[in-house]
Amino acid sequence: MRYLLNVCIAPPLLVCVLALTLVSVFPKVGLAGDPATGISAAGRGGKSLSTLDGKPPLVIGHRGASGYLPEHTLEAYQLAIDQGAEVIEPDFISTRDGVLIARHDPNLATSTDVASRPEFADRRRVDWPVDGEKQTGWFAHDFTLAEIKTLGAVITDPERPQENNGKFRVVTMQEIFDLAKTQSAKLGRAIYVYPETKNPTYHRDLGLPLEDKLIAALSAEGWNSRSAPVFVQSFEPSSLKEMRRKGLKTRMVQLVDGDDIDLKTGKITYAIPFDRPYDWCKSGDDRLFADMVTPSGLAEIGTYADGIGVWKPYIVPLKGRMGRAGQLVDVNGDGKVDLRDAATQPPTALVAQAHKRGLFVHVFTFRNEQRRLASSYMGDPQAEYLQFFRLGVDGVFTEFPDTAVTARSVYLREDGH
Ligand SMILES: [Ca+2]
Repeated sequence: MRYLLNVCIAPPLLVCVLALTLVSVFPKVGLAGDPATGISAAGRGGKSLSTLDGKPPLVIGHRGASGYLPEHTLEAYQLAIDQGAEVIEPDFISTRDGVLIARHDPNLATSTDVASRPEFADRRRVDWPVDGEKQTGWFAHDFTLAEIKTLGAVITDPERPQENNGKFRVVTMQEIFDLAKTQSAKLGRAIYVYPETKNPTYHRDLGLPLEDKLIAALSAEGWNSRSAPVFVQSFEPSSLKEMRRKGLKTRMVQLVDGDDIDLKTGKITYAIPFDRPYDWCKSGDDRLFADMVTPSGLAEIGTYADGIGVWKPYIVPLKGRMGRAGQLVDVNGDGKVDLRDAATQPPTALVAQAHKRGLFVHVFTFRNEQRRLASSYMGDPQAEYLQFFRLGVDGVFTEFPDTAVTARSVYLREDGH
């Protein structure tokens, strides 16, 4: 990227020749900076960044600005955009009449006010299996879109602001795509969408497959290309592979999950349904999500996807402090042992290993709350972002995009970026 700055002082003709040469040699480097962030790839000081493409890491509004407003609503996505996110991130499930809507779970019990609606009391299912886990609640595939549109969205975290519960509607894929296009035109910067096929095998088993509808909608928007402002994601490899096979050309992202962290060992733990993707579970493939981030796992992902979306401890492991009797210590003395008592461990080599194979790395999920932060960050969410930005991650899924944008500004000012 330093080359581009040198070009600026060359004679005009040479500028053109060199610029054309450099664009062909470095096709991912934009002369006018990153269209998403509007920030120069080289930064003010001319140093390249350690992301895969040398551009600033993306701020991805996870379910919108869901730390502030009920998730997956137009209002939450709009707030993410207003706060400076380049990307809005919807999860897609299906209604009974086959319309893709944005919800994190087919079960609407916690993300809507359906439980308070007597007219839908008889739709409640008990011990209904979702990806091998029994759930009780109201499921989107038992409702038409018209019925779901009568529900109010609810913030899913009981410790977050509740005052907007019930005010906003569940939204369709099309409404989200329309918002991204309208806002892109209004703001003069690309608003990316990052759709996820959610529980894709489960939906296929219900006769409500998601993939064809997503491909058709992206194609209708003129977004079925590698350069489109789109990242398509899934936890299930077979969903991504199917979409590739059916002609989807956008960038695709393999998500890598885990269940919890064993604070005694600092290791990620695996339990249903967060042990392996459900398509592996159903087909008898006994590998775990952990196997996706081995060299052979990354090589396999590279055959059908362009990047990985990984849980934070795959990059920065966390571990509690052990007492003399072999017990975990309540470091902050609040009477319980949790994340706030854990310290960051030396980072893994995953970012470098993925980059070596040409895969970008997006990381989930960043949140402001003290209860979500390891002790090493001293209660400062920006410190967590900064650690990951310095490790070269290509994007962060955040529920507080304003904090991520501020932290990124700090990062870009470091060392002349
Ligand atoms: Ca504690």
